[in-house]
Amino acid sequence: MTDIKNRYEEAKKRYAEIGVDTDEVLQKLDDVKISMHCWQGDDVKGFLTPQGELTGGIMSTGSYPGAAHSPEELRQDLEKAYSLIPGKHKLNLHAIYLDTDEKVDLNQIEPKHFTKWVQWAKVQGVGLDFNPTYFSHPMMKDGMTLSHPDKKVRDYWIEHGKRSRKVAEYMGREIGQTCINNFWMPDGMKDNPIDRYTPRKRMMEALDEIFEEKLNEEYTKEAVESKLFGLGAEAYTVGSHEFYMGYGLTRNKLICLDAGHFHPTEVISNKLSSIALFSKGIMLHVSRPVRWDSDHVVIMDDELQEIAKELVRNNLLSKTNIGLDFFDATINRIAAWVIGTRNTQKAILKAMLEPIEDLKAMELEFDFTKRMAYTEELKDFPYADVWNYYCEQKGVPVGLDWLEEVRNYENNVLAIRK
Ligand code: RNT
Ligand code: ZN
Repeated sequence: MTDIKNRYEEAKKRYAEIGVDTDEVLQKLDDVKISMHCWQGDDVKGFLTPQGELTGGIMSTGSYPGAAHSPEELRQDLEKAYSLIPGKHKLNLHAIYLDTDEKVDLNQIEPKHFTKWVQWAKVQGVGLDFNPTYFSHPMMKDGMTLSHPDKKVRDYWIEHGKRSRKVAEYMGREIGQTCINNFWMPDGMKDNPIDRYTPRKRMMEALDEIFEEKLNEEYTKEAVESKLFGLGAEAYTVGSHEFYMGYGLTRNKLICLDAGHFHPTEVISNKLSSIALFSKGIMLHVSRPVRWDSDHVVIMDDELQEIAKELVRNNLLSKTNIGLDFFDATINRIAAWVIGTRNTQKAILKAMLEPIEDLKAMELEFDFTKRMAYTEELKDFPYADVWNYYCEQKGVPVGLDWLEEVRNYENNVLAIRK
């Protein structure tokens, strides 16, 4: 233990040499909340129907044992995950995760179907975010929801959207933290459409109807999430980036950027500064695209670090709601949460440990030599010693120690699940 402290003191000195105060940085890191997505815990199945099949252009592969099958099990797993992650965070719930004995459909959801989550969140000290669920449902017809030509289909989903806003408002009011309600619709076509315009117009009008009523923004704000393509919607997705950028900017909604929803070489890190200049705010789905999949577990790759640097260097953390979005059923699901969340925090820490003002000055002086020398050298600075100390201070396992705890939990809890 003293070893961790000693290493921290050494690291602190090294960072002080380049003008970075590590104690101050750790205090700032404490304010960064990550919204952990509930859906990694059960492969995006939810509790609306007993054996819900995942549709809507997204897919979870793998059959690792121990998935949660009830809200109780999911909460138990979440508690385990949060206990291995430093700091206080948020939970991102989808409508299909309602917790009630009543048989309710998506166009009937009410705040009361989520009271158990709210009570639990209060006890845990976590905030809540929300998402209406526009997939895995028979009313998703021909791959469409809000853009479907049949008004009956649209009306069903409009009602769901309106109700989701009431749930989010209730969550924000009860918890005392703004609940971000994120709208993502998979609507699209497998092959080349004749008419790309009319479905988008229908989607726009449906969204306008959903958002007609003004709600208290202290309790809830809405975000809209774009996507380039999905499985079965390869040629056309109604809610593209341009669509939602236009929508979000003109309707004063947050713009949600999912790291896996763009062309394979296109990155969201390069979009943040522009969106920040014009939008009310940003929601992130930190995720990892691999080939055609958008939802691999977040690892410490270049893009994650680039996203973190953009947020920190440009002072965008207060404008940005950081959420995660991945689902891997081939590994322990609690480990997936822990790895993805800790990586996201660690990337932000690493970005905070840069001498930002000095780096900006080098650039302003066009001293690109110094800029490169510094940014390269910084890669080898002992940020991990700062991170380990932070974990220890927060009472969570340091380094690989968390894995042992996940293994024990796996043996004692997950292995005996039906
Ligand atoms: C799908 C979107 C969306 C979902 C969740 C479950 O590609 O990223 O955010 O992953 O709503
Ligand atoms: Zn997403």
